[in-house]
Amino acid sequence: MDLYEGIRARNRLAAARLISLVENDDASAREVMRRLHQHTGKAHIVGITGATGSGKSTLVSALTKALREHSRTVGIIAIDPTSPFTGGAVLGDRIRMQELATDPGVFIRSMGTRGALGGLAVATNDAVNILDAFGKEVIIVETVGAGQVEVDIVGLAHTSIVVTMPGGGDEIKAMKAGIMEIGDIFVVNKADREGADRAAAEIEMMVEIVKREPAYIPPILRTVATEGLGVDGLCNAIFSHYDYLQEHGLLEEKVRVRIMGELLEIINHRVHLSVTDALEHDPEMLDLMKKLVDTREIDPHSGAAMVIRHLMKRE
Ligand SMILES: Nc1nc2c(ncn2[C@@H]2O[C@H](COP(=O)(O)OP(=O)(O)OP(=O)(O)O)[C@@H](O)[C@H]2O)c(=O)[nH]1
Ligand SMILES: [Mg+2]
Repeated sequence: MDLYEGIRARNRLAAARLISLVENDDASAREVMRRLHQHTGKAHIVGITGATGSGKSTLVSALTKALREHSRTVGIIAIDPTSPFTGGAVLGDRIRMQELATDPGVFIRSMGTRGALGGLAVATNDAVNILDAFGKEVIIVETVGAGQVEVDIVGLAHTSIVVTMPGGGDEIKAMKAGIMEIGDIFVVNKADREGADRAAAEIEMMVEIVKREPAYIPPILRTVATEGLGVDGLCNAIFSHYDYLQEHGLLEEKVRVRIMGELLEIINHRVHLSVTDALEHDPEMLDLMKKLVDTREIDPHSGAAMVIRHLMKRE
């Protein structure tokens, strides 16, 4: 099957295959990605991050149902921090999302952090682009916060949603620095539990400290994802944020940041591979390693500079 044609024809198997190829860092995927690029840039990319067990996946399912009611097609990429083989959470997510998976307007893919040979960030960006070229209008990327995975949701999404739950305030505070700055929408899920008011007040305090773009105050919403309560409000907040970005000319900047991020991730990954390869196989580099390790004639800083010069000459 020609994967490019398949994806343009909205063949789900083609999308699934291409995502597997990018996960495996398969060189043949790059040619397809090159051709698909001109068809990307249309989707609204929504990132959902937050405390473990706060109900992100449940919320993604409920949100997807709401988006479908608004006639939007949806792509879901769930980044699972556990191994693709041992992760019980993946199984739970799968069962929960099975209902959605039978809807032709929804495409779901879970990416294991240990599965992606090409670097998870690169594979995730590629998967987003594949679903974008496929024609999905809203692409949701679920990832855990707390720095457990390397994927930086801010660089990836146009709209970033931070999910917490009653009693989860400490975890929010402990999350990667800047989580309050990145949230475009805050959700206190499990609002059926005691302490939702307090959780919302805590977020409000933290949000206030952060200086914002003009005319945008990130909403703090309450949901009960298991019941679908408050989810339509979340859906509307997502649309409103996109309108806000467009009206204030901020979307272009988001797009620029995202592509820049993609570029850097790809460069990092490629440089990493080529340096590792050179240090293990290139005779000149093997000699350099000896001087670093055995005789200690060269220190790591000078060594790194020499490796970079050597690779630049070679490229
Ligand atoms: N009471 C209550 N439970 C909820 C709500 N939303 C989700 N849950 C439950 O919380 C548990 C965790 O939900 P998930 O959706 O797997 O949470 P998650 O944030 O995706 O979890 P990880 O991906 O493992 O970080 C499940 O047992 C859900 O049924 C809610 O609004 N209220
Ligand atoms: Mg989850």
